Amino acid sequence: MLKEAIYHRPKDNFAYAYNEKTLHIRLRTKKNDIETVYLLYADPYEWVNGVWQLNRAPMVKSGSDDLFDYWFIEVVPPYRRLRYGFELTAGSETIVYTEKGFYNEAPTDDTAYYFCFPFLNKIDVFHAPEWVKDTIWYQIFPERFANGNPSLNPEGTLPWGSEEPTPTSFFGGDFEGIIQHLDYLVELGINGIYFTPIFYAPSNHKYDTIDYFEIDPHFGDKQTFKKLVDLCHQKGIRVMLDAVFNHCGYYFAPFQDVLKNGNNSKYKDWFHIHEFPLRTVPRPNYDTFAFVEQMPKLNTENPEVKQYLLDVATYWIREFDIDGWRLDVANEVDHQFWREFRQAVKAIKPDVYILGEIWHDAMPWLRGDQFDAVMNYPFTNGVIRFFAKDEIRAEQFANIIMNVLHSYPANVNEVAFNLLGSHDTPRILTTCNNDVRKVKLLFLFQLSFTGSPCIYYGDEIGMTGGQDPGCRKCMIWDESKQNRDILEHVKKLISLRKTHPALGSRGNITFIDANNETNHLIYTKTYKHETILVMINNNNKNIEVTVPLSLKGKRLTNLWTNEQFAVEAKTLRANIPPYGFLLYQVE
Ligand code: ARE
Repeated sequence: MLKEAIYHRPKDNFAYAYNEKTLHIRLRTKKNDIETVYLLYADPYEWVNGVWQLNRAPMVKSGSDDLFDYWFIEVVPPYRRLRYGFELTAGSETIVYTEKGFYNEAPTDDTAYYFCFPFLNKIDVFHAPEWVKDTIWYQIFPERFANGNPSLNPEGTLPWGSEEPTPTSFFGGDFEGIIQHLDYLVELGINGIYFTPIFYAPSNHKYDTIDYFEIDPHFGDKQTFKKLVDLCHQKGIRVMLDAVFNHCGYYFAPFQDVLKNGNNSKYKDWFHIHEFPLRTVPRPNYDTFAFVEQMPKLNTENPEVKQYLLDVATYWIREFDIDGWRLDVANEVDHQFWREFRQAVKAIKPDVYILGEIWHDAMPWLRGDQFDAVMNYPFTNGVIRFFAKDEIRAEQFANIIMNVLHSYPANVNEVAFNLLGSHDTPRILTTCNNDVRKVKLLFLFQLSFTGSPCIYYGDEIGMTGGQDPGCRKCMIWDESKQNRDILEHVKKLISLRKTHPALGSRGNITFIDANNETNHLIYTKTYKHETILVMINNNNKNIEVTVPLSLKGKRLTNLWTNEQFAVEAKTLRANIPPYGFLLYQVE
């Protein structure tokens, strides 16, 4: 038994309140090292005749990654308090793991040995909006989706799609254009739109805000935006905006005031200024996003700045009824700001979705007091490495996915924002070297995974493009130039996800097989009484797979073709074409 690998920590992804009554407890051990784990647990005050009433219940292995196994159990403590430890067995060896270390036997004379979940307080339970679990997002970069009102075109606007985008080009995309194409989105089946910034700003991406209370005039005005939100709502589509609160733009009035008045500016503490006068070369002498002089970092610890930004956040909810905020560069803003942000926005719209842009492990923001979710780039990296780039084989992929799932509480995973790419990454078809079959597998995995998937505009019709700005080309509306094959595939997956809850966010994923030789994956998604079996051949050869599950007597429905059959043999064998897949409902 490798004791050094054994790990647990309460009030983290290892022990958390799943809901107002239920605790989830997880334990990590070295991979393939431990045979059984029991949770030893009790209420700390439950003594009968001087004996502490310790219970014992088996934990199940919920998954493994490269190095570790993870064990899981759900507990409903009657008095919402818990002291607990773990009894681990391998061969003839059994040890007990507690907060104070390892023992040969469970100490019962003092509860102080044990791990402590002191009390399940309702207000501390991580609670994200329920609707997010049923949402399929679509990300729009407004300058590039559709030009519906050429009279708003900025100077020098290029004809739609006439050129490769550059960091400074404009093509005239606007709200009117989006309104004209809402039915396309309804038909696709999405029910949430994430807009990259729409406030007044000089660049084409608008991450350099001049005025947080104004719509960029090239996109439209407040009236058109209101119309857009209302139409979306009528069509069952939620709307999420981008909050760029880490920094403002160079032409934001308070920053201009500092440039002009230096040390005498009443806004000098709105920023992080190293010395006066301000300069931008060789590097800005004020804090910025990256080293971008156009993006001075805001001092969110300053009460005036905080109030200003909270007013912005509540204004767009109150006046326009938006449903979510995506927080730009969220991990560089102080935690205290985000705590107050959450309180302010949830006070006026309790089911607003707060999505942080964090590319790394984000547990400190996901404990219930700050964000509802983060952009799940660890998921993105895993699927890209396996399906698009062939950098890893099936087993390592399954390990990465299990690692991603065990990095956060289950209720956090259910609302995670799972993307294949964004305006900050190359497009998936390009990353797949233009292999449409691989793109289809990526969509299959994403749209059958736990969490809330997001489609980057144009990926569903096979648009191409490298790193920013290449990934920000104009949406292609000429149907003869769209890849209708990918589009039909995505539509079908979305509609299946909607009709089969097991495929959706609440479905629990279990890898049944991840084979490095044939590079195939077999997994189930289960929810309540429904089980769906997914088989994927991530290989350029035809393969025959044997499903290592006993399905004898079960009725299988191929969800792609609607063919049904009963499994008569003890094991099920299936042929899967190169980069093909099978999707069965098991009854
Ligand atoms: C421009 C150039 C880029 C250049 C960048 C920095 O086009 O090629 O890398 O400047 O000098 C917006 C625009 C960009 C523009 C940028 C600066 O959309 O086109 O880029 O402003 O003018 C990190 C951050 C993450 C950030 C990404 C871009 O952690 O927050 O970098 N993403 C947001 C938005 C962007 C936006 C900004 C921030 C600024 O989504 O669109 O850029 O408001 C690793 C790291 C991550 C890193 C990621 C990507 O995985 O771990 O931390 O993200 O790579 O680089």
